[in-house]
Amino acid sequence: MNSIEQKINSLVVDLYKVGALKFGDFKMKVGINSPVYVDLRVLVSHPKVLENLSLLAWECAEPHVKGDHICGVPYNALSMATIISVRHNIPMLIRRKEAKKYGTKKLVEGQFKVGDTCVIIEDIVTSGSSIMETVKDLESEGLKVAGAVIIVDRGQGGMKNLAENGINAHSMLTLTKMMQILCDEGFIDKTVVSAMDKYLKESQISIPLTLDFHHCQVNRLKMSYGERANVATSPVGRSLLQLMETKKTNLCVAVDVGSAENLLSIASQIGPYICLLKTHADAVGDFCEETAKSLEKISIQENFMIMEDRKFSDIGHTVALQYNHGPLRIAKWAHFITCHAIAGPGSVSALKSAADDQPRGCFLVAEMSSEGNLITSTYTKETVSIAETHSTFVAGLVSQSDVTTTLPGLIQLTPGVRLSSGTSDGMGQQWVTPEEAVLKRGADVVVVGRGITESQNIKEAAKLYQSKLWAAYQTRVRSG
Ligand code: 5IU
Repeated sequence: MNSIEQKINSLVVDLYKVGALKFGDFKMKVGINSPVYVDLRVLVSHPKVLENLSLLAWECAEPHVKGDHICGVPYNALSMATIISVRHNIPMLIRRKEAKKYGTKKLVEGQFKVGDTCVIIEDIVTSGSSIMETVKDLESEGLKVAGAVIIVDRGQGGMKNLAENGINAHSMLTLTKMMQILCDEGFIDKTVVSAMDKYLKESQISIPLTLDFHHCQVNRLKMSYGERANVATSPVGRSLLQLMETKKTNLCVAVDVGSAENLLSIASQIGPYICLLKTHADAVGDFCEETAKSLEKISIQENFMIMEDRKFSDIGHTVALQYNHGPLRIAKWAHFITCHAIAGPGSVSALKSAADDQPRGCFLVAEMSSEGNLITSTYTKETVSIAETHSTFVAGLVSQSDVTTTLPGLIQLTPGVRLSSGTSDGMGQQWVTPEEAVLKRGADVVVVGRGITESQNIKEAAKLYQSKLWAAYQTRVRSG
């Protein structure tokens, strides 16, 4: 064993001892449970291990990747990049997760010239999408990406995806190698190693070959929901796409009713046919904690997710309070919320923080269905851009048309759909048919409200809309 291998061996044992590797049954983003969870965030509490790990990863990769600067993928790899920068005297760059709307408006902080090269540092690679987001930002500032130094490759296809996107990526460790070292050193049992192998075989993630992050050529409209689940960057967005694929439904019902009893009764009736139930909890006169709990119970039994169509629109500090602390305690029970982008990216970040690491996501309102609404095409474009830069929390967009986005994992939610589409509610709502929504307007999830809730037989109506919407989706994916 050479000295680098020895250092790697003892590093893996140290990682195990400080609790950076957890064993059990962990629900992962890909929807399959993993027997091992790597959490390098704990290393900030163990500076010596953090330092060894950072310097060793650099030592392994340095002969292959050289650059004028280094840049850690925010936030976890920032500490690692800082250690490498200081010890090797390589200037660092910091990529902002969202562009500043004031001052210098830079996406990347630090001094550099157009054409300078930069090496990206990342702690763990699963699909490779976080690195690709960083590449996109660095390149948009005129930097050239010389390569990526990765601490742990989970072995789920991320390295291949990066290579296919032209990234010269080097990882110090794979999960399989870590398990092997711990098994050889007697810390874990062989059964864990084989459970890990099985998990890895079942959970490969591939970013489609044609996906060019700079000029996206992927047409999400031709991809299946399952394929898009693999490239979704929001964990709950991914869960919704997986649910749609397996349950064969793209129907969301807007249950706009005044009483909790009515809400829960409709939820039970439509449950088998929907992927998502949309609420306006502030319109339900007696909505309380019990209502939320009962709704959650039905959603688990019937396998659907919940969206509170709150359309948050205030400044970050306020929306965070409304989301997590208001009387409705929305963050506790709604997987998704809707939000206007009117107040800027700060409110999206604030909502994300207020979600407090619970699996939560948001849909930004890019367009509205109501007649005479004030949204302009520039506003829509800016909204899409905020969605893209916050795509770990923003699961999709509410829109009436196929708004162009470079991320095929984002979901288009389209309200204003009814079979009797020519009718009017006299209050500005404009309805289109299920087929028009899916085939002409690009809807992924279609919201039907009164078309179902006001029908004589709610269950049958939900069934009918589900079958029409699913057939339209199948036609869309198969055609062309
Ligand atoms: N909704 C719209 N249009 C929009 C947005 C939300 O109709 O542009 I943003 C909501 C309002 C209601 C549901 O909860 O979607 C549509 O219900 P009906 O199908 O009953 O109109």
